[in-house]
Amino acid sequence: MIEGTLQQRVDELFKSALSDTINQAELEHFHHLLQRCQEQLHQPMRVAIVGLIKAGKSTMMNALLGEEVVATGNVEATFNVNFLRYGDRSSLLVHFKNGRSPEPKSFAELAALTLRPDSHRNYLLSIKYIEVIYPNKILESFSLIDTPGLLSYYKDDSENTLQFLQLHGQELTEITQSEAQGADAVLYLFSHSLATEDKQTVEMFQGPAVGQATPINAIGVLTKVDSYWSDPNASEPIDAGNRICQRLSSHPQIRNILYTIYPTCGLLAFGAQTLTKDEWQILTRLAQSLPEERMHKLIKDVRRFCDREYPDVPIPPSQRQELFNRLGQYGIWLAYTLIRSGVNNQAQLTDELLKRSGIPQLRDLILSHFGHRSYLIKLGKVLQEIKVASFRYQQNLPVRQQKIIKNVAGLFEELEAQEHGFSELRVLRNYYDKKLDFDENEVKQMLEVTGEGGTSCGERLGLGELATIEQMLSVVKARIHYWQERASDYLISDTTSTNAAGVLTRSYERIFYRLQMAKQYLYF
Ligand SMILES: Nc1nc2c(ncn2[C@@H]2O[C@H](COP(=O)(O)OP(=O)(O)OP(=O)(O)O)[C@@H](O)[C@H]2O)c(=O)[nH]1
Ligand SMILES: [Mg+2]
Repeated sequence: MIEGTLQQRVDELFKSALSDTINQAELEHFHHLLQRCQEQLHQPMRVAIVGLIKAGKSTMMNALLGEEVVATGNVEATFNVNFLRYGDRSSLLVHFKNGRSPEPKSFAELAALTLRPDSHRNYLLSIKYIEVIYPNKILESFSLIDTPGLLSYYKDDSENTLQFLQLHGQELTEITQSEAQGADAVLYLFSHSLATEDKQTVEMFQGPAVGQATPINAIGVLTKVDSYWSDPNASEPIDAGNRICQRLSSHPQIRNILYTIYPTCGLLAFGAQTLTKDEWQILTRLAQSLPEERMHKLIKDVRRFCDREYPDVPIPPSQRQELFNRLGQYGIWLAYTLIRSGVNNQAQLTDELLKRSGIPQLRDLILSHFGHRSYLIKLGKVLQEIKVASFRYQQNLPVRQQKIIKNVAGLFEELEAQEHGFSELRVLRNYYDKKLDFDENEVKQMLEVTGEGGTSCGERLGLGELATIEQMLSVVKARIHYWQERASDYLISDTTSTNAAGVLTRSYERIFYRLQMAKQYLYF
């Protein structure tokens, strides 16, 4: 495996760098940094969820996990960074800003530590981040970081919240920015009402908040798309969301920093996955007792649906209000129509609602775009960190130690220059910057061979995992031939595209070499 051999080379490099820097007081910090970097490479990728206050970040986090782990709210805001990582048993570890040793807490205390009550504010302010260890399958693939909202004032903010933001908003924004920069990949969440001008959203993406986002490591997520629903005859809200996303993606300022923008209904996905039996029964009773026209009239007006008693509606207002909080207007309407059109059990309803929320597609996108390249993305981040640190630590050191750091940094730089995966990432970057003149089929092959659909030879060739060696050899030979010609197409194509074609030829040659080795191993 390409990744496997790269990992082995990287591990070897760390081993020698760590032994060169061990037991030397002057190099202690650099040694620890190397240790931390090496550990990081063996951890799942860290994906941060970032966005303005109340963009729906915590709800999205729970929707991705399929259960309620972090607290959400209309008034209270996420106060501290929550770093969720996989563990067999749920627990918390509170990390402090002043270097005080981390404090274990029970999982039940998370909400109190996350939200923004007045009572223990000083304690909350002393927290750097909360490590949440939790047994959820998705955390085996990547760790998720829920961040406080970037500074903005929300129309429903209480006086208390506004005061808080004046005092601490800037600090929270800075924490979130540094968290986004520390993560391997970032989801940028934002909402955009149908009345919002695109210009406003585009401007938001120009601020320092987006830091070092590139289409390789950042995806935009349009949230609360269910709020576009109004009329049963209009198109599905996710289609309206898609149109907005496409429009926004066509702005060069956005194209340069985000891989894509994806529409989602986080609340609906979360509600669907955590639907209770009581809620299923309430929805069924509504579907059985109210004709469509009546139900639509009722749900169209939130106050009417949540507050008033009606003789023909068998569910009391308090329960309707709770249902509204859990699924939103569109979610309730969708569940109602699904049940009326034949969905007759709770599991099926969950499935159907989830499908229309955009969340399973977002999960897949995260896995294919970030997941299959996760080692390379993490390595890129780590190499950058080592480069910056080696420059900083070299200052004011005796010549001998300076030399050791220079030597270690040099070896890591050499690795970066030689590693073919980084050349592939540069090709992708050029593609996202619209610098390549590849046609549709060439783009498809480029995405495949660089690992968008998986990193096995078959997947890189677009043949899936089950292809035989002979099938793969035949395809790879044709591809090498094609891309070699493409790389020497100087008359028609520009240098960036021909160079990219050269990199892709090399990608196919490497697959060819691996297949030859596999064949020899099988037959001799
Ligand atoms: N209609 C609708 N409401 C949503 C959706 N996602 C979140 N909300 C609501 O928006 C409010 C804020 O949601 P949170 O998930 O707490 O937002 P957040 O970005 O984490 O907020 P902060 O941590 O305060 O910055 C809550 O009342 C949610 O119920 C959605 O997809 N649709
Ligand atoms: Mg939050």
